[in-house]
Amino acid sequence: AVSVTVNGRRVSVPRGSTILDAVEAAKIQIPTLCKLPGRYTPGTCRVCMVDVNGVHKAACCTPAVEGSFVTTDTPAVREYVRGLLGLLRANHPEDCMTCDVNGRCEFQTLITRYQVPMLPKVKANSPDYREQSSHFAAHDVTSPAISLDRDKCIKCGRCVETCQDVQKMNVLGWFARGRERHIGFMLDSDAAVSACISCGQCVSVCPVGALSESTHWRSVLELLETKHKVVVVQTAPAVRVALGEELGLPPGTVATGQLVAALKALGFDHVFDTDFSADLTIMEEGTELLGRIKGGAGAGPLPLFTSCCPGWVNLLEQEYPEFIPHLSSCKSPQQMLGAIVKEIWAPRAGLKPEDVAVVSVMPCTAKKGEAARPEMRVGAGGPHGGAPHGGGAAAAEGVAEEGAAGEEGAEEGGSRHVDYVLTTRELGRMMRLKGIPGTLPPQPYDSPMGVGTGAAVLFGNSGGVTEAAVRTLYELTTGKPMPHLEFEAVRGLQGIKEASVVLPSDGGEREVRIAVVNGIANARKLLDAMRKGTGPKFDFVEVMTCIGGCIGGGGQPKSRDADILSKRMQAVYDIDASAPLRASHNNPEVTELYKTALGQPNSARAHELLHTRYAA
Ligand code: HC0
Ligand code: SF4
Ligand code: SF4
Repeated sequence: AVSVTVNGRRVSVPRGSTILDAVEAAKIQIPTLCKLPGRYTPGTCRVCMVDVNGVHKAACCTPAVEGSFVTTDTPAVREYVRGLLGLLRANHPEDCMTCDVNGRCEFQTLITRYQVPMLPKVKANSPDYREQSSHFAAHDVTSPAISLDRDKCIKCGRCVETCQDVQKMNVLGWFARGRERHIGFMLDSDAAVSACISCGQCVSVCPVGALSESTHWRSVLELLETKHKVVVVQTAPAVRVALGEELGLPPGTVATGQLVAALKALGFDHVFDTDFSADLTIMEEGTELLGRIKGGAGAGPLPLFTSCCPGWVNLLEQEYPEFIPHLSSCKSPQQMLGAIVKEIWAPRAGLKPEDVAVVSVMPCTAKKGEAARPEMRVGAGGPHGGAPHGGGAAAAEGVAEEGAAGEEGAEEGGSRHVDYVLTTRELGRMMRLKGIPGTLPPQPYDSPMGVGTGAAVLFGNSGGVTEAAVRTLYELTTGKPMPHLEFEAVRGLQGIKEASVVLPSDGGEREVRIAVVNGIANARKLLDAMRKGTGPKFDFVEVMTCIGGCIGGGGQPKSRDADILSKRMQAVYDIDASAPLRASHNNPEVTELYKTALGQPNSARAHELLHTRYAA
C-alpha cells in the first residue's frame, strides 16, 4: 500500500492506485466527466484536476506515489477546471432549458457549480468560438431505440468504453481527428445500419443528452391529453425498483404502488402489470422446454435459449443466425401482454384493437425496437403469419422518430400490439413535467392483468427467468412443493452462472443443466464456444444483455452509485420474499386466461398470440 495526504488527511491505497482513488478513499468528491464507476478511466475530460506537490495533474491519470501531498480545491485548481468547462461549454448548444436531460445532466451541474460563463467573442466582427466549433448537423434518429445528437457530445468517451469494453459490441468508436474528432456508429455510418443491438448501455452512461433513447414520451402525453383512444399501460418488473431514483428516493426503494398511482394520475385508463405476462411466459416457455427435453418430431434443439431480451435476439439474428432454432418461440412478456390486450381484452370490452393504445414502461431501450417488429401486430398470428425481419436495422422502419409510432401501424397491416415504449427515465420526466410527486398514496393494479407472482418480479434480475421457471417446472413435474424456493446458484452478478435441477422424466429422472448468462459479452463467449463445439453442454440458457439483467437496463435512471445493481437486485428479491404468491402456475389470472381463452399452454391459440418466429 502507499500512503498519500489528501487535503491534510492521510489515506492509504493499494499499490497501483491513482490519485483519484486516493481522493475517493478520503471521501472527497471531485468532478469527473469521463470516469465510469468501478472501471478504467479514459482520461479524456481532465476536470478531475488537482494539485499534487504543487503541480496541476489530472487525478485519474496520475499514479498515487508514496508521500504525495494532494490538494483538491485551490483557487488555481478551480480556475483551471473552470477554463476546461468553459471550452466545453463554448462547443455545446445552449438549449438546456428544453433538453431531455435538463436537471439530470452532469455537465450542466458542473457548469452551475463552477459558474462557467459563455466565452466572450474573440474579436469584434468575427464569428465567435462557438460558431467555429460546433458543426455536426446530423442528428442520428435511424435506430428505433437510441438516438445521437453529436452537437451535445462532450467527447468523454464513456459510451465508447461501455460499448467496447463492457458489452464487447464494438459498435461505437472514435472517428476523425482534432476539431473534427467525434464518436459514431460503425464506419461512421447510421445507427440503423450498424451492428448495434439497441441495449442502450451507452445511453445510460452518457453524462449529457448526446446519446438518448428514441423518445416516445411526447406522443404518449399527447395521447393522454387528446383521449381519442383507450390508453392501457403495462409496467415491467424492473421499473418498480428503480423509478424511485427518478423521484429522489434512495436507490433500492420499492415503489410499486407509487408507480401505479402515478400512472393513474397521468391519465392512463387501465394499468396492467407485465408481471402477469411474465407468469404466462413461464407457462409457455416451461412447456416448450419439457417438449424439447422429451424430443420427438417438431421439437426444437437443446439448449433452449430464452427469448425475452430483445438485445440478445438482435445479436443472434445479426451475428449468430445458425443458433436461431435454439431460441424459444415465446414472445417476450411485453409483447404477450400487448397481444392479449388487443386481441382478447379489447373485443371483450367491446373495443376494436385500433381503438386501444398500449403503452409500456420498460427499463429497456431495445424494447422500443421489439415493439416495432412487423410480426408484433394484430393479426400477424405467431409462427405462421407475418413477416419476420432481419434484426435491428429493419425495425427502424417502424418508429424512427417520435410521433411515427401509432398511426403508421394501421397502414402497415394491423395495429401494433405495443404502440409506445417509455423508459423508466421517460416516465420520471413525464411525472416531473406534470408535477406528479413520488409520494402519492400507493394504488393497486387493475384487473384482469394486474396480478403477478414473486416469480414474475424475479424476471428483472439476471437469473430470475430461470429461478421462476424452475419453481414451476419442479412443482408441476413432481407434484410436490419445492423444499427451498430460493435458487441461490443463479443469483448474483457473476458472468455465467451454472446450475442444474433433477426433474422426473419418462418414468425416470433427468438432470436439466442450466446456464445463466449475465451480460451480452458473456453470451458471445458461450456462442463462440458452441460454434467451436467446445465448452459444457446445457439444456436451458438464459441470456440478459444488460449486466444484472433488466434492473441494469439502458432505460433505467442514470446512476453514479457503484453499488446500484446490488441495491436494485436486493429490492427485487425482497418483493419476491414477501409476495403472497411465489410461483407462476399459481397466478389465478393466468389460470383464468387459459380456461376462458387459450386452453392449454402451447395450444394453437396460444401459439397464434403468444409465440413468434425469427429471421436470419
Ligand atoms: Fe425485462 Fe421482461 S424481465 S425483458 O428485463 O422476460 O425490459 O423488467 O419487462 O418483456 O417481464 C425488460 C424487465 C421485462 C419482458 C418481463 C422478460
Ligand atoms: Fe453499443 Fe448497445 Fe449503445 Fe448499441 S446501444 S451502440 S450496442 S452500447
Ligand atoms: Fe432490455 Fe433487459 Fe435485455 Fe437489457 S437485459 S436489453 S433491459 S430486455
